[in-house]
Amino acid sequence: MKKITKLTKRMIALTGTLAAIFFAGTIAMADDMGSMNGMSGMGDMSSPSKTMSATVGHGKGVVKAIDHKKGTVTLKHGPIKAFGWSGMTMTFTLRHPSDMKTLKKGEHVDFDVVQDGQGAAIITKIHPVH
Ligand SMILES: [Cu+2]
Repeated sequence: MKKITKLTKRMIALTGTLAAIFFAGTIAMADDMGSMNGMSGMGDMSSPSKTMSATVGHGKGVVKAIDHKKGTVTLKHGPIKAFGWSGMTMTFTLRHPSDMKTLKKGEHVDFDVVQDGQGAAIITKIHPVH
């Protein structure tokens, strides 16, 4: 599940696009996207909803590790209220792998995170705080 396949990347990109469309309120979610809507992972998102969850969590943390090959960053983060998550150390996928360039181990960061519905937490924005 940790392995990011080409398909997963495409689905993540598509999820972002659909979320944007959802916010714009221009069209309804396509029925054939139903299989991507189930939320899983750390949150208590019990009932899979027909609409895409576009909830964005905001967190603060410290960079523990950076994996340039996988495009992931491991953070010791504080609570993320939007998802009901308490503080922990975990690994996130970066939506924009170029964000890794600005990160250093031990650095304090602010970040925005979304869930992809397949158990992965995707950081959409991250920047150092001083
Ligand atoms: Cu966590």
